[in-house]
Amino acid sequence: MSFKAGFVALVGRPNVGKSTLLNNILGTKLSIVSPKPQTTRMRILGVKHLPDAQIIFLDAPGVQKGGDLLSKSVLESAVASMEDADVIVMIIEADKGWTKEDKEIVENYIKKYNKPVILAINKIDKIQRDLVLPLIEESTKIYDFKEYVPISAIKNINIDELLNTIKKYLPESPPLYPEDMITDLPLKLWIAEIIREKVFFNTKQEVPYSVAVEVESIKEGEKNKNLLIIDAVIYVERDNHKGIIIGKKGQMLKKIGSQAREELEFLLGKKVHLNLYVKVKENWKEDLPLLRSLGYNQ
Ligand code: GDP
Ligand code: MG
Ligand code: K
Repeated sequence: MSFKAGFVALVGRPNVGKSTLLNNILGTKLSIVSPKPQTTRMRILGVKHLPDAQIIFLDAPGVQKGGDLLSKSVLESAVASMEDADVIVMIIEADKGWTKEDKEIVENYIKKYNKPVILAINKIDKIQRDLVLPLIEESTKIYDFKEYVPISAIKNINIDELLNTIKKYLPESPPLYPEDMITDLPLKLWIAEIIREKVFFNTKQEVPYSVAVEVESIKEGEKNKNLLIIDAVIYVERDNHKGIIIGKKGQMLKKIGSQAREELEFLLGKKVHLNLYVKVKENWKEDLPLLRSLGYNQ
């Protein structure tokens, strides 16, 4: 039996479930998941190792246009992941059907690449079974997708079927990455993403979008090798956001910090001391050196 390996871009508007799907497939928390759109800001590589194939996923940030440098670099990385891909998996939401934004993605991106495109219809746990077929029929009129796979990323329905379908379109190739590698995301960025996720879950309106997290240092405990001491800065755009993140008597920052610490301890299998600082940096979204160190722009 021959081995296959190749790159897959996950494409879809914000909130269709790209990160949830990737985490489910890889069996680890990699890309941050939250109920708000635009949580994913960078391109994340995840490698799925199968006995007869290696599938390398590019979690493209939700395709969305915007004026600032951050929005531009997010869009660029989404386009780059489609250019690098052997197969594109476009995701839509079963319960929402084809939205205007979904159709724009087909028009502006999908049609530009002469690549096999698989349509994954996610969140089928939210709709009645007999509504799936009509949705597939409608989809055939929108684009000539190679395959249509109804899934639920959250309930783990049909995920193996999706992997097998992707495999069909990958080139024959030896493995491209070592077997123990799941991501090329540097540890500092990965930790920053987990902290940012906790900010997202605990804040409202424009505050979560005003936030960037930079991990400044990760040190091992001097006496205890099983301890990690992590210093991180939460950047916000405005003074009043700083107040919200710190909260009354520091309660909010404490909550964010302990949620992040618990998760980091679980994922890293080590004890963690997490020191969080909040700083105001009005135009961090236009600060190229800072964006680079946050991993948003290569
Ligand atoms: P992304 O912006 O495309 O990466 O979307 P996320 O993975 O962050 O998911 C957005 C929201 O949809 C989160 O609240 C997820 O829990 C939810 N979600 C994702 N997949 C499913 C699914 O299969 N079923 C249901 N009911 N919810 C889902
Ligand atoms: Mg995402
Ligand atoms: K999201």
